Amino acid sequence: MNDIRQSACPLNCWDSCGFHVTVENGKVVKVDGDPTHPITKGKICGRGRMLETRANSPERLLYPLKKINGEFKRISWETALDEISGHLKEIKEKYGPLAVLHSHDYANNGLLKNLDQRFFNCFGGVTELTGSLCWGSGIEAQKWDFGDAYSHGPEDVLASKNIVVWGRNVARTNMHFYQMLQKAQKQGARLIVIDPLYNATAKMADDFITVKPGMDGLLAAGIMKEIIRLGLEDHSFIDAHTEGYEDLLELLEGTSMASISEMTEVSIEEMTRLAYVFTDKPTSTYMGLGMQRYKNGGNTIRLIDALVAISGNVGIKGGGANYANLQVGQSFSFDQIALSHRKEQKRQFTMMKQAEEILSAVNPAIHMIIVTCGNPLTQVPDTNRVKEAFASVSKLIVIEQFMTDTAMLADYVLPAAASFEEEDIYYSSMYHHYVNYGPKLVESPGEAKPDLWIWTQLANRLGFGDEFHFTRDQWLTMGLELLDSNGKTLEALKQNHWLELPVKKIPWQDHVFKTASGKYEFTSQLGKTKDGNGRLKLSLPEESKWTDKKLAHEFPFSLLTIHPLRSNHSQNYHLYSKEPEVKIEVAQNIADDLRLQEGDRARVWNKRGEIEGFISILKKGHPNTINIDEGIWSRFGGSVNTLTSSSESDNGLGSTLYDCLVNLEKVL
Ligand SMILES: Nc1nc2c(c(=O)[nH]1)N[C@H]1C(S)=C(S)[C@@H](COP(=O)(O)OP(=O)(O)OC[C@H]3O[C@@H](n4cnc5c(=O)[nH]c(N)nc54)[C@H](O)[C@@H]3O)O[C@H]1N2
Ligand SMILES: Nc1nc2c(c(=O)[nH]1)N[C@H]1C(S)=C(S)[C@@H](COP(=O)(O)OP(=O)(O)OC[C@H]3O[C@@H](n4cnc5c(=O)[nH]c(N)nc54)[C@H](O)[C@@H]3O)O[C@H]1N2
Ligand code: SF4
Ligand SMILES: [Mo]
Repeated sequence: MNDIRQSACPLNCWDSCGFHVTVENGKVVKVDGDPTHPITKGKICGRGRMLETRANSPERLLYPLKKINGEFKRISWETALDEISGHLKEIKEKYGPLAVLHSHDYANNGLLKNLDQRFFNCFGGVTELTGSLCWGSGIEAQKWDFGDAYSHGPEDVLASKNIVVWGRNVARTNMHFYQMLQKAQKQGARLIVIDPLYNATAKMADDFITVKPGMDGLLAAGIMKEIIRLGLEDHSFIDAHTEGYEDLLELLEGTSMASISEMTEVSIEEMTRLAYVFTDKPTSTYMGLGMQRYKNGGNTIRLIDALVAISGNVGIKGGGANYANLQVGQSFSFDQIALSHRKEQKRQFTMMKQAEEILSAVNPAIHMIIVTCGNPLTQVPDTNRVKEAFASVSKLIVIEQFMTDTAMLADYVLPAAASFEEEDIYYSSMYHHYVNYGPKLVESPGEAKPDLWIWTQLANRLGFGDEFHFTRDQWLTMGLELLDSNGKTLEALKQNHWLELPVKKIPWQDHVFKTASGKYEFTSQLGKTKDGNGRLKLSLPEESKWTDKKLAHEFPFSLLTIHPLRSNHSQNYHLYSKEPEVKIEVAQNIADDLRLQEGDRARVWNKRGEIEGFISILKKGHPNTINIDEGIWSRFGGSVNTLTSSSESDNGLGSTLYDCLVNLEKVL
């Protein structure tokens, strides 16, 4: 029988789409968009459609596996759970709970995926990861400036006169915002794109500004200098609602337009043009995550925030420094789920430096790693070091749907349920403010089990099973407790399949900020407690000719490793009908200088590692820039992260994945 059911996309993505899923004879046969969803309106991307291929793939992991003499052997769940809980007990007794590391990312946006934290907290508190490879620098930056990271509601962009898309690959990563941009443009808004790559969003822009990677903070400073020179700053906002403006002025006075232009590789005329764009209000700014994956990532976002502030675009309809929308996540009751007070001990490694930290940890050393919802061997920077670290522990447990690079290294692999095989609710704190309901539609193949089942079984064996004896309804109700008072109940969500969360659609409209002063802080009091003075800085990437001449001489090209079109990170490469290859996209000047042709084979390397692939030429890519899409598995020639650096960004919470110099040569 053919049955079309409403559901939702679980992937870590801006859009958090509503789905129509066709189920036939107990199998998912098609994934489509739910036309009733208020934001995603029946349109979904290829990654969403491919969830059907993922669910039904013959490569799915079906049984618990244990590595014996270098080979995986099938074992029963009973044995796997008894042995793993036995190891957990023994390690805790001998070395304490911190000898276990929980390595994870956010592959699945389900609320109940956070129950892993409950498990580890009840266990006594393991070594946890903090910071984020994804958006960490920018989130922290906006906390310093505004007190939190909030975006305008999706419809608000239609009120903008000008829209600046700054380092966000909208056409590829955020398709429903792309449609909003098209609509806004049709209504007369001007679209400006600032990016080192001439991407599909740049193609539709009225104005495209190409910038040297990592130099956006300086570019924002140049635009601010021009605004001030022209006397276009918004004094009514600055005087009444901000702190530290004098410090900003002093910073800007300390540098010249000529040097900003030289370093950003953006002309002064373009900066003047942008000064008029920002002050021709309302102008909205939509920042992406690419440009904060640099050493100076926090300051970059802070300088762009400052530009939005001095031009009077904060808290107004059609304006905003839109980056992420933490209001969405803040609608749920995480602590009810995570029970963080149950932690007896605490130790944190940053996500970026997890490999180094594993290798150097003492008192206690790391003896076991449990990996969930992540694929660190391809996604965490400095793959060679990650491999060394993950191979160094005596027990590596990976809970996975597929035999990824990380799973290959494991001592135990536990097969996880995939989308549509368990009930959950899905949301994303990146773009819109709707939460979606996803019922269980089909059974898992083989013996694959939901993560929650695995935590419950392990908890039973470790003596805190009582903390896991709840039904899905009870868990979800717990997570929705905060919303309940607003009439946003689980029943309503189940019935309607999506619910609007009670967020402010024009954040900061009341000009009451969540900072210590209650004002917008150019000089941040929170920042002061962390870096000593909390001031804005004109800082630079770690790997550039301005910071390390010798390194830049040896490795003259900037390597970006942006998100792939058809895969969410590493999730789909093995499912393509044509075997994927590493594509090295090079700016035209590199192709000219090295006499490269489309399809040539080349090698890209730096001191951390190397990778080979075929050349594709970016006619309008910023000079000396290379891109290799992230996520590709080692069996197809990856990972690009063999080249990237595990440095942390300036505020300590973000990655520097795109702050990466390389060299390239043709391979004959
Ligand atoms: N198709 C697809 N969509 C996805 C994902 C995916 O894997 N595939 N992943 C999802 C996730 S987890 C995330 S975090 C988001 C990310 O969404 P985005 O932020 O849109 O994507 P990124 O690939 O990180 O890079 C965005 C853009 O930053 C630009 N960029 C890089 N360096 C600089 C710089 O120095 N300055 C400027 N101005 N621009 C720069 C790149 O050229 C690129 O156009 O996408 C989500 N959507
Ligand atoms: N070079 C480079 N590296 C990057 C980035 C970049 O732009 N460039 N982007 C960074 C960003 S923004 C992000 S968000 C990270 C993403 O990093 P990851 O989240 O580690 O990347 P994914 O490839 O999505 O891997 C997730 C794994 O989780 C598994 N999985 C999916 N659902 C479930 C589930 O329900 N349970 C369990 N147990 N497992 C599940 C999938 O099969 C997959 O193998 O990568 C970062 N790494
Ligand atoms: S990956 Fe993103 S755009 Fe694609 S279906 Fe899922 S939520 Fe929608
Ligand atoms: Mo991400």
